[in-house]
Amino acid sequence: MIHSIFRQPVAETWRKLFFDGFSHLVVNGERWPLSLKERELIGAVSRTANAPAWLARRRLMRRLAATQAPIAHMRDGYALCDVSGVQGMSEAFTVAEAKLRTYLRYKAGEADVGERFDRAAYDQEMAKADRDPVKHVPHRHDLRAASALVRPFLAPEMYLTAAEYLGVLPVLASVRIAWSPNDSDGLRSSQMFHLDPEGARQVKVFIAVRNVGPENSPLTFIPEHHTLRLIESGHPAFLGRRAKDLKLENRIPRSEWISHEGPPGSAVFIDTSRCFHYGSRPAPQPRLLLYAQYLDPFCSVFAVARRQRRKLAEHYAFYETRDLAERSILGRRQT
Ligand SMILES: O=C(O)CCC(=O)C(=O)O
Ligand SMILES: [Fe+2]
Repeated sequence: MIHSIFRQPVAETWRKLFFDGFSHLVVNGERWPLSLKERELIGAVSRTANAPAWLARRRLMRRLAATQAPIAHMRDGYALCDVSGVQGMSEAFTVAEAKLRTYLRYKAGEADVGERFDRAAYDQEMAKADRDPVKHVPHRHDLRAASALVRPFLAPEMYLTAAEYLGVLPVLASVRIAWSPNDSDGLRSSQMFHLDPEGARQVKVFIAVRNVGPENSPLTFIPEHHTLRLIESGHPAFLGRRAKDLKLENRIPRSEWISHEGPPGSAVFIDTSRCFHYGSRPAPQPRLLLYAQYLDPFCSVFAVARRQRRKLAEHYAFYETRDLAERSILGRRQT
């Protein structure tokens, strides 16, 4: 399908590939999904076209990795580990709990939610995921809280785990307090097995702030080699936007499915572009996680796009960086 890209005006193609991400293209008003292979090809083109910046960024990663170790090694698209000892993690947990309290009071219409903020901005932050199974708990009105949430994801052992897997120092694309009420009817969007659209590879990290067990509808996933085998089979059940449990179960027994469960601090680093996953289904108990997304700036929605990198830098402008690595990861530098 890659040939259809070239039938579009060049500017439009460029925008689609490098600014909006490339999980799909819109050709003559129709949505064309890009296969993982096509996304890999685009990543390779992007890295080649940006070789000097890409190599400089790799060199920086190697320099950082020479003195510090990742907290885990991703194999088969994921790593389960305990991150409770990471510097700043317990402060981030405290912030997550405090902001969740505010959020729940606000949603319940309480007059005094315990803090003051600009309601319009709060509503806007909340609205981003209001209809999704995983809610964004607003925190950006409180810069101290927002900084405390970013900090543990800038700990070398955290970003190096993603860097080792991606082969380049990533950018921190998002950090969230992820609240799943698990009270929906039926299954929609991320409650069904799916692959995320950003690039051919990415790393998301999910961290339990409170205990996660089967009653909290944990993130559940299929390791990479199984997922790739399903896709490569070419069966239409696995090429659409969502896949049914039953279709997967027929090919991959449930004993091979992995759930992210455990006490506070239990984490999973996972490539959600290459491992089928779902979570936050209707369940007896809600779920509270910290979540962050690391992206390869040369093989993702960010690609070569200076505009996107600047947007990222602006998004985290409140954060006081301490070194070159942090500035690179927050998009303040190309390399
Ligand atoms: O609710 C979940 O655990 C799934 C979330 C998800 O699909 C994602 O963050 O990409
Ligand atoms: Fe997802």
